[in-house]
Amino acid sequence: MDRNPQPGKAAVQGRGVIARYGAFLPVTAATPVVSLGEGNTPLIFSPRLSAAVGRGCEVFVKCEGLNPSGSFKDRGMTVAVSKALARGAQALICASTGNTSASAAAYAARAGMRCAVVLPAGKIASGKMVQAFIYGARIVAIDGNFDQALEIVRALGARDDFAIVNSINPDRIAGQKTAAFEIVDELGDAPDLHLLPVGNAGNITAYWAGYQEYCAAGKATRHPRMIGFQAAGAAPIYRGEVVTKPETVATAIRIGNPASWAQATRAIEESRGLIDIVTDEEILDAQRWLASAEGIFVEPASAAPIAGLLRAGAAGHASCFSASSIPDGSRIVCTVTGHGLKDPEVVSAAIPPPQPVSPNESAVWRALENGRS
Ligand code: AN7
Repeated sequence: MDRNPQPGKAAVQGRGVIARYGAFLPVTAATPVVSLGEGNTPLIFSPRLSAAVGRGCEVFVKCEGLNPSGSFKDRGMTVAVSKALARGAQALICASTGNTSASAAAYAARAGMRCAVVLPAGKIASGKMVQAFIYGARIVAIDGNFDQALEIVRALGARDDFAIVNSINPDRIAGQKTAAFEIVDELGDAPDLHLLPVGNAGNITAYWAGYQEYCAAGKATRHPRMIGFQAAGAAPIYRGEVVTKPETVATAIRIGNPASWAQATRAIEESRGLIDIVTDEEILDAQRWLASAEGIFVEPASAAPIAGLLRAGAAGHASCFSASSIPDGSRIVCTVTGHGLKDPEVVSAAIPPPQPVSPNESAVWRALENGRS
């Protein structure tokens, strides 16, 4: 385990967000750093997405699925778990739609701590379930949704020596700010628009805090408008009311009563941004489009901002986030939050059943020719 040294820039890239951005985080030189090398994720220029938006806009995709446990949660988890360890906590606990539990379980393993995860039964993508299991977490499934799981975790956290590592823990939000820092460091300034999916609304809160802090520190001259996307069947912030039975194919954002609702509203207002919705069909279409057109495979929740951007790029659609929200020549960053392999089922269902041919060159050639027609 690291003692959080402060070496030169080259030495800290790839060694985790505390090593790189410790000066902006609630840690000291004495904090025991629990890291799996999170952060420093690719910010990929996307020519076809840029063309789909048109009018000289440039679109970049921040690929958070390339974090150690496959989602953006690792940025906050390194800070939350390091600080829990410093306080002497023996065990972590979280409610989750899947990614928080995968990340918490991984960092608990790294720290030598126990981890309990409370999950909505039957609504966790298989890859995320596999992660919680293999990292050694204690898994409890409830006959209820994420919002109910979080209520239970809040109560259990008050009772025992559990450290809650949901985004109601401010150390999580602090760590997740580092994604905004990386974007500014790489682009030279903040983008014009920042699009991302919204579930419990911790991440939009974190990015907004990160952009503001970087402005205050003189590292950026401006901030982006924050544009959040919820799934149409789980859109409490967009609709302005709690959704008691949230439903969406994007199980990561199947949340009806976001913990950081007020902070997200503030981020949207202060940045002159907005919140919009996308349908499950738009999400799945965008997921497939991003994979086949740009080579970037993300989980359904992560495709929500891509869906919103593609719809805005296609002229004439009357929606909240539309072409008129995007000035000519805008620089746009979309955060894609989780890796596509987290949720293979959602894609497997669309794969045609295999029809094997004879194992020889001409049969395979014929099959390829047929496929082409
Ligand atoms: C891939 O894992 O809430 O708005 O319990 O996994 O910060 O909640 C996951 C959320 C977007 C939404 N994309 O972020 C959990 C959990 C992916 C996610 C979100 C989640 P927030």
